[in-house]
Amino acid sequence: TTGANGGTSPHIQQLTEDMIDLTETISIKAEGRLLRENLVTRVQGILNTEWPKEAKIESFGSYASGLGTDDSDLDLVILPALPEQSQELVAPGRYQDLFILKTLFLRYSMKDVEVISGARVPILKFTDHKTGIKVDINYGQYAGLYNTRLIESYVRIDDRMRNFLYVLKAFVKSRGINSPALGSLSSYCYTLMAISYFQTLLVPVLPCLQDPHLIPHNVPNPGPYGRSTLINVAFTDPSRIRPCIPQNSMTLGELLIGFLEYYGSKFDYTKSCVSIRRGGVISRDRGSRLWTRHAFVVEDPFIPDLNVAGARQNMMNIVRHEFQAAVRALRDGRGLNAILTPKQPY
Ligand code: 3AT
Ligand code: MG
Repeated sequence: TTGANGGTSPHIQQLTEDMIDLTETISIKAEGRLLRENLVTRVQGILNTEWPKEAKIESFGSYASGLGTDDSDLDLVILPALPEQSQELVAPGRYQDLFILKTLFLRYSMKDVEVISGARVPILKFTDHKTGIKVDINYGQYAGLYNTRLIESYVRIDDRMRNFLYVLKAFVKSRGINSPALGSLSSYCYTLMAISYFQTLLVPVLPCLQDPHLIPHNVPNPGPYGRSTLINVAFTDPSRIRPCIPQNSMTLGELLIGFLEYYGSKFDYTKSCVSIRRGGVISRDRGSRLWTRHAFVVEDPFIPDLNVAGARQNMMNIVRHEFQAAVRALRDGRGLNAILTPKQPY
C-alpha cells in the first residue's frame, strides 16, 4: 500500500484524517483542564491546612503530559519535603500516611475514598464530590513524575506521537484490552510499546533519550514491600538533540497499521523485550532474570527489573488477536470506526 517514496492509498489517507479528527474530539478541552487545575489546588489546600508535614502535590500521568481526555482520571503524587537531589530515602513508614489521608479526605466530603495497598505502589483513590473526577494519589513515587516528563519529551520530538497515542488509547480502551486490574495492559504500557516501535522502525521516528553516558540524576523511589531505592532518571532534553536523519515520512495511518502488525505478528515475544531505555528492543538474554517466565516484557525506563506488562500468555493471545483483526479491518478500508466498536473488557 505504501512506500518511502510511493503514494499512500486513499483509504490510508482517510485513516490519517480520521485519526486527526478523533484526537480533536477526545482530547481534553480548556474546561476539563481548568476543573483539574482547580482540583489540584483544592487538594494542595487541604494538605496545607490539615497535614502536619510539609508536602507538595504534583500531577503526573496523561493529564500532566498533555495527553488527557475529558474523562481521564487525575494522577497525583505527594512529594515529601525533601530537596529533589537528596540522597535520603523516603521512609517506608510513610505508606501509613495514606490511611490518615483517607480520613482527612472523607472529612472534606470526597466520595469512594479507599486505600489500595495490594498494588505495587499503594495508592489512595477518591472521587471529587464537586466534579466527579476520579483521583489516584500515591506517596513519594518520583518515578511517575519522571516517566511522565520522559513521555512528554518524546511527544514533543514528533508531531505524530500525540495523535498516535490518543488513537491507540481509544482503540485499546474500546476493545477491552486496557484494564490492568483485569489482567490486560495499562495505558502506560501501551505508550512505552508505541515509543519503542517508533525507535525501532527502519527509518526511526524517535531517538533514544536515555544515553547511558549521561551524568546520573538519582532520586529516591519507594519500591515493593515498603523498601526504597535510588533510581537514575537522567535523560536528554529533546530540544538539545538533532532530528533523526533521514526523516521518517510515514503517515499516521501507515504508522498505526505498522504498529498493529508489529505487535500483532512480527514481534518475537519469546526472544525479545521492549525497552525504550535501551533504544527500543533488547534480547531476553540482556533482560532481568526475573522475567524469564513472563509472557511479555516491557521494561520500565527508570526502575530496574520492573516489567510494566503484567499480562499472562492467554491475555497476550487476546491482545495480539485484537491487533491482527484491526489490521485486517484497516487494510480492507473499513475505516477507523471499525476498530473502535465497543467490547466488554476481557
Ligand atoms: P489514562 O489516560 O489514565 O488511561 P495514563 O497515561 O494516565 O492513561 P495510567 O493511568 O496507566 O496512564 O498511569 C498513570 C501514570 O502512572 C503513568 C505512569 O507515570 C505511572 N505508571 C502507571 N503504571 C506504572 C507502572 N507499572 N510502573 C511505573 N509507573 C507507572
Ligand atoms: Mg491516568
